[in-house]
Amino acid sequence: MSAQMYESFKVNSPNVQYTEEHIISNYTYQTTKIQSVNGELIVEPVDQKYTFKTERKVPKMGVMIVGLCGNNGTTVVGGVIANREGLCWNTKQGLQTPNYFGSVVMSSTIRLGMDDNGRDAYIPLKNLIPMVHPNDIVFGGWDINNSNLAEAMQRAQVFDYDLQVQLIPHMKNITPLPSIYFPDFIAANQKDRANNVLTGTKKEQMEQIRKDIRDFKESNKLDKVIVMWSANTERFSSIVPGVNDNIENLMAAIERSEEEISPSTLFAIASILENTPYINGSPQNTFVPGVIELALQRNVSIGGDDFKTGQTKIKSVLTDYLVSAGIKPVSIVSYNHLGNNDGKNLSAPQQFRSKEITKSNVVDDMIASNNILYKQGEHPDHVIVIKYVPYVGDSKRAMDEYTSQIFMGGHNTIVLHNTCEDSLLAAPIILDLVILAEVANRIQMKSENAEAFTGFHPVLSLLSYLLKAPLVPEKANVVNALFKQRSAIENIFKACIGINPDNNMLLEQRL
Ligand code: NAI
Ligand code: DG6
Repeated sequence: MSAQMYESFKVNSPNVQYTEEHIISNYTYQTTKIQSVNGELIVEPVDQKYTFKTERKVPKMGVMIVGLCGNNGTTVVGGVIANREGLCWNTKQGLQTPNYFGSVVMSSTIRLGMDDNGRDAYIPLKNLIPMVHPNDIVFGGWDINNSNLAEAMQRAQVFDYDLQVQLIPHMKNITPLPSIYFPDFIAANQKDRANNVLTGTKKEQMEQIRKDIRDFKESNKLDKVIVMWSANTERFSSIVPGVNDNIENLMAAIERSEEEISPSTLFAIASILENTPYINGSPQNTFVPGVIELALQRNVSIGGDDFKTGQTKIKSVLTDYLVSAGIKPVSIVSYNHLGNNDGKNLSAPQQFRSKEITKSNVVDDMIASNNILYKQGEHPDHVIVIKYVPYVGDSKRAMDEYTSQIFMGGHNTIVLHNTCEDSLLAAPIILDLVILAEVANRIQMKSENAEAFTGFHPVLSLLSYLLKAPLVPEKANVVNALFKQRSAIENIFKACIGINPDNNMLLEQRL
């Protein structure tokens, strides 16, 4: 056997200390500095000493979902209940047990090294450092539709019938809080759903959301809350000088109930003001400059944009493979059709445009990395099509064609057809986002010359693996390539316990 699974481990190193409250690790971060001196490239290996300090106590965490009664909201809550309660259900293939497949935290493993027998030793990613277990998360949230979660879960038509029946008693008493609804931001075809909405000025509505967060935290005796937007895709907001271009203007614009302030922007501001991390699972530009400034000023984590589930995830693997293999993708064409409410909302041009934007930028870093294949500014043709086909419901179809130039003017065309319940892909990603955002808030670091420990930058780029258009700190590079994104998570967590990144050199077995 070439691999062995382990559940737990103890780090034996003079550089790592487990105290009652923290894991403290002294770590050497190895990078390479590049400088151009008189036209010559000087490459210098650099060792930088860091101390990582990770709080060991896992908090009692609540997650408030905006769009709780949607397909994603009901699937994530129902999925967690099924896991927590151990609900098993009959399908035509037999009895199905609940699981967390599709969650990188819960269902993926990482290689620690090689054991005495020359086998690769793997442990679950979730056991690397202390993390919240999804079964322990308390869920709540808002929806513009007043269905209770049992009705909403049945309407979504995602779970098998037998599981739906078992979930009803657990979900029927969960109801959404009234939400902010400005019809101009989502498709007109959503109007019939809006029967659970707040009224009043924009400021009053935002203050109500702040109160909801405080009440939820208090009534459930929670240590931490995270707010997650999984509501309909909004149109992009225009960035208007004097309205949303900085904090002062944005706050003043809310007081005036300025048109261009979207519901999602109000949710983000309310969360930040309540010291509550906010994650945007949809494509729209919730994080207008004033919101980002506010997050920086208050040091509250924000993450976005748009869950990366199926087609885009494959794109960020396949393009990376092609370009790093010296093959030149010249045309990427991606079709989707789906029949759920998300598809209905996206059938409106402005909402489709938001999704088109986040789906389009996902290959840029890979293309820019290879100037043997691509001249400066050259880019493959990249087309995104989404159509609403009610009959297929949540079972999204994604068809992709990649045409590449290969050796000596040849062409290679790869065609993919992917059929999958969209919400069963998204729900575990929602869990990963909140679990990773929470743990990131318990990690602090300090370089050897720094006076004090600091946490991650409030723009939490560590979440990039799960998002189509990763929001990164100003001046930071956007990374879209999936395995680079995953390595960042794995290696930062390894640094927290003082172990080296997996370099795949395998010298032990090559000499
Ligand atoms: P859905 O349409 O089933 O659910 C959205 C829910 O949000 C609805 O219940 C609606 O009533 C509610 N809503 C709309 N505006 C609201 C507001 N202002 N406040 C509170 N609730 C509001 O959509 P689904 O499938 O759950 O997707 C949710 C979002 O996630 C969409 O924006 C979608 O584009 C995005 N997404 C979904 C992915 C997937 O694989 N399912 C992947 C990537 C992104
Ligand atoms: C149609 O594209 C519906 C969308 O909400 C997508 O399902 C969602 O954005 C997931 O996209 P992808 O590219 O990650 O599969």
